Amino acid sequence: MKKYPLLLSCLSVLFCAQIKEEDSDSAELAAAELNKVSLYEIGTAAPPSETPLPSPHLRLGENLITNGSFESPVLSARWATYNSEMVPGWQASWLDATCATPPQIELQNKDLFSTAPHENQYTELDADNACTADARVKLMQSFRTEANHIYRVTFWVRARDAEHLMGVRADFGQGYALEVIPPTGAWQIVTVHIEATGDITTLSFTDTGVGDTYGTFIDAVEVREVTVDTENMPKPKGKKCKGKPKQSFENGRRHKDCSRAR
Ligand SMILES: [Ca+2]
Ligand SMILES: [Ca+2]
Repeated sequence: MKKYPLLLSCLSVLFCAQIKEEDSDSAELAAAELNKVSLYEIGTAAPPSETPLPSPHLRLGENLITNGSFESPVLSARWATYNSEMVPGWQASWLDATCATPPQIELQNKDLFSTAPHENQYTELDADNACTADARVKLMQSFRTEANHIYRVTFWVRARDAEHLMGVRADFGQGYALEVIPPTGAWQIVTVHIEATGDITTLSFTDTGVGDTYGTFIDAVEVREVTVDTENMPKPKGKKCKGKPKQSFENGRRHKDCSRAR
C-alpha cells in the first residue's frame, strides 16, 4: 500500500508534465495565429465592408471605445458644439494654444450634408465657436489595454468638401501615428492593427488641414483586441520545440521562437 502514494505521485508528475507540454504547444500555435496579423499596415475599404482577419481562428473582442459613433448626446438641431464633458468618452483640446475658452466638440447629423454616416451622427474635427478663426481640435479617448497584445483600430473618415485642405493624424499611444487625406464624396473605413505598449492607451485624432472651420469628419471609431479562439483551434501536433521555448518580440510581433530556445 505504501507504494501507491509514490506511484500516484509519479503519475501525477508525468500527467502534469504532459499537460504543461501541451499547454506550451498550444500557446505556440496561438502565438503563430497572432503572427498572421500584419501590424501597422493601413487598410482602407468602403462602408460597410470590413477587412477580414487573416485566420479563421482569430476573433475580435468588444469595442473598447465609448461613444465611438458620436451618437451621444442626441442632436436637437442638425449640428451643435459641446463642451467635452457633454460628449461621453471624448476629450478635446484646441490646436490653437492661445485659445482659452473651453474646447468644443462639434457633432453633426446625417441630414446636414446628407453624408450617410454610421447611424445618425458624426464629428467634425475643425469645429466651431472657438475664440479665433482656427477651430481645429485634437480629439482624445483613453482605454485599458495590455502591453504586447494586438488591437484592431478602425474609424470612418471623410472630407467635408473638396474646396478646403483636409487632413487628419491618428495617434495610438506614444509610439505610432498615421496620417490620412480624407476622401471627398464618400466615407472610407481605415483599419490598422497595433501592438499596445502599456495598460492605458490613448487614441487621438488631430485635424491637420487649415484652421477655417471646414474640417475632417470622423465616425464609427472602434478598438478591439485580436484574440485567438484556442478552444476550437486544431490540437498541437508535429514538430515540437527542442528545449524550453521562450517568448520573444520582433517588430512588435508576438511569437514563440523555437530556434532561440536554449
Ligand atoms: Ca455615428
Ligand atoms: Ca479646415
